[in-house]
Amino acid sequence: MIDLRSDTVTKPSDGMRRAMAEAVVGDDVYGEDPTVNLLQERSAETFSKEAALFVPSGTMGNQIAVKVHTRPGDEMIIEERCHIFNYEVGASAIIAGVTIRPVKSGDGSGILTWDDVESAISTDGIYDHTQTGLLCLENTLNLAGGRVMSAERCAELAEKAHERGIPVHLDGARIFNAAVASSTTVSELTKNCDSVQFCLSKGLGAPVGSVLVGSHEFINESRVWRKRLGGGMRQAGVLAAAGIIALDESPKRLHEDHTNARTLAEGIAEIPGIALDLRTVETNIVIFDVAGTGRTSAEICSDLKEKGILASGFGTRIRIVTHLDFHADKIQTVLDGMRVSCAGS
Ligand code: TLP
Repeated sequence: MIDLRSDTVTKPSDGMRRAMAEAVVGDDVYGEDPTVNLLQERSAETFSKEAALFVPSGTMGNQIAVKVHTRPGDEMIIEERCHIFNYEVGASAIIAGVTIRPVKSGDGSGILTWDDVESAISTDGIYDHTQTGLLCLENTLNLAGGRVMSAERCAELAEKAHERGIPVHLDGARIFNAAVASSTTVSELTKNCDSVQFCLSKGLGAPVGSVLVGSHEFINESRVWRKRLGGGMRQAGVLAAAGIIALDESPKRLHEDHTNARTLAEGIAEIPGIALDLRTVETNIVIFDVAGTGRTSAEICSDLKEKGILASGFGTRIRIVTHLDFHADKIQTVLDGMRVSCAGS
């Protein structure tokens, strides 16, 4: 199978498996796993933040951040396509007790401006409004086709949010893709953010895990919430060992995924009935609309599957994601399969 459903599908490399087998471990709930501690130190250093915490998933990292930054009854501002709002099964309402104010970006790109955010802020009401307690950003923005928010835009939004007393959390599940695409560092891209969650198990290719970075105070509190949520993992160094390799080695090859995504996108855009805005393809995600083919995304994905190609369909759209285990020599097979499946023959 050529699996393009997500970059979460990669299998750990031989090097990762060896490092996992040989990892020096301890009980991480006591803070005594040297490999977890090393991953956390490296992560904090890479993002120029004070501290870091290894968590089982991106969802847990995001939800801990939402909980620690807010009080029950607060409102959180978020771009309407963000993962925290759409794909975390209502967790913020249950865990943090916050309501969500989804915001559309004025230009439709998904990349918010301060005007978009400011018009959604509510800080002065007691009786009619909820209090804005948090601004959540996402970079790259998955549902917008992996688009990148520039370091300047992110720093500006965070600085202005801070002036209004609002903390900022960044869901950086694919922040290394953003850094590679914009030729900058993850530390620059997340400069003024109070916390960042990044995934080891997406483009970076580790089998499990995410890391939350922020101030000492934020991470200390996050550790308590990780335990409450059942995320205290004992000899987690076997997982962190793969994470360290992912962090050290994978960012330098992400440009290959971006090139493959672009080549796929250019080919798919030529298929009759497909609507694909090539400007949205900045990293490893390609999203396109199939309504014009006269076939549903489910029909197309099912035909593709019969040809050994897996893609995700939702509504009238299909998403494909390139990754470590997808190689350029398969591009033609995917494009041929896509052409036939979209034509329904
Ligand atoms: N995204 C998955 C699906 O849940 C949609 C994917 O295949 O893309 N933030 C962002 C931006 C994400 O894309 C994801 C996962 C997460 C957070 C959650 O990470 P996990 O799956 O580790 O909880």
